[in-house]
Amino acid sequence: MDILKEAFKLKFAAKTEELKDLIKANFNVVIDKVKVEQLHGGMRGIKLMLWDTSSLDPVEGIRFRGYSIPELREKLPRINGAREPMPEGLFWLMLTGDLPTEEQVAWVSRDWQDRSTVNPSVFRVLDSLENNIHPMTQFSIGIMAMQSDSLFARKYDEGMPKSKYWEYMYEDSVNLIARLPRIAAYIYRKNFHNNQHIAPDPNLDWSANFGHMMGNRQPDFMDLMRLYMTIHADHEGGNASAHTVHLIGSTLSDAYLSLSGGINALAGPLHGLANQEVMDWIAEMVVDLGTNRPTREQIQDYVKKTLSEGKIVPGYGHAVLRAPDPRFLAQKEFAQKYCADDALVNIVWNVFEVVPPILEDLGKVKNPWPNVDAHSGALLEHYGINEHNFYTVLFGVSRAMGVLAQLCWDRAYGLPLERPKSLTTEELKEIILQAANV
Ligand code: CMX
Repeated sequence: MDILKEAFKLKFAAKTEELKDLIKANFNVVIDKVKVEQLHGGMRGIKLMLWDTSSLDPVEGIRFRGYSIPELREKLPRINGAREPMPEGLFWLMLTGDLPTEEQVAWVSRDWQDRSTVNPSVFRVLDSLENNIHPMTQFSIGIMAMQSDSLFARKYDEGMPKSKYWEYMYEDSVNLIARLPRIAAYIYRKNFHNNQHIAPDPNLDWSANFGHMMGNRQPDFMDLMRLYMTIHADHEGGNASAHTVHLIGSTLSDAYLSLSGGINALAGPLHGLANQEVMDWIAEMVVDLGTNRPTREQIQDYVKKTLSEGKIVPGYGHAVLRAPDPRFLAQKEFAQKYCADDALVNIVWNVFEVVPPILEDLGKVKNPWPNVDAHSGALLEHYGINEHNFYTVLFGVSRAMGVLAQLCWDRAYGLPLERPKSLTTEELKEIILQAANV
């Protein structure tokens, strides 16, 4: 029996009715009014979608089903000697709203192992790709190459009723999550380790096995992988990758098509690719300054030089957050424990001291603080993963958990096709004119 599927079914059966009644009784309640500034400014802050798996407070940061990152680090059960929270437990929490027991986490871990076999044809597709194709593009293609496994698409073709959507979305989502580390590690070893692939180890949990397939079995690195996979998993629904998955899914595209689209959104430098950009920027700074132990004054000058060239400082700023990102702080805490002397890690910490006042002085940056991407690369590099253009793939493997858990809820709730209204510039002018005449 699939105990997670059963737990999910029990939860959404009650919740779906509750939501239906809530909407029916309040369909006319106005939530928000849209300003012209928001229409033109990337729709910031407009409340227009349901997203249950996590919620983002500008100052406090992310909460997964109500739990902050420090709370997750304390409360999520661990197995296999883990010292950091396990993504298997986070997925249970995001899908059901309940903290799992240790037995339930162990069950998910085994279930993902059982589902992790990738069709050899997918590896043939990946083998056909030149190594100069960005790893994120290869990752997206790898996900698309698995799409023929979609049970949702097959069942839809066979005439599945609406009441069954949740079930096959769940099956596709869990199969995908189970297989993503294999695909990602395959891309990593193909591109950077001369096609020397490492077979999965069925005795390891999801994150540790991912690290092992990339080529590192150090216990501290396994814990970093567990932490990394946990903190990147979800950031409510409005961010570009999450919203893309939700939008594509609303057309009843399956989980593979939806996730691949989300991965393409994550591949942009203003979103997930920032973790690559941060490390490229630091590497250039080290070369430019001729030292890997630059002083804060040297870093200050380099930041000013970056800005004077009309570039952004990667890893800083956020569309919602207005304080240091707790995902950054969790990684800093990890680094303080395991690699406090690492030169790159120290650069990251000094950049954290130097950048916020400089960005604040610009007078236009709404959030001068670091986001998740400011720290992750330095930790990976410490453990020998020094191929910067692979970092966003790791982000993508983790992000799949949140967006797919929510996609299961989208289909369980029976959410409709997403189709907001756009305006032409002429129509906008007309609305503004009318408002001025009132
Ligand atoms: N360096 C320099 N300028 C920055 C900046 C930064 N880190 N962050 C914001 N600004 C600038 C913006 O470019 C904008 O300038 P213009 O008015 O000249 O166009 C101005 O400050 C106002 O922007 P904002 O309202 O503060 O920020 P936005 O909500 O528009 O954008 C973000 C948010 C993340 C795209 C932006 O802060 C940025 O580009 N940061 C660097 C890239 C990055 O780290 N992205 C990762 C985000 C986390 C993730 O998704 O993974």
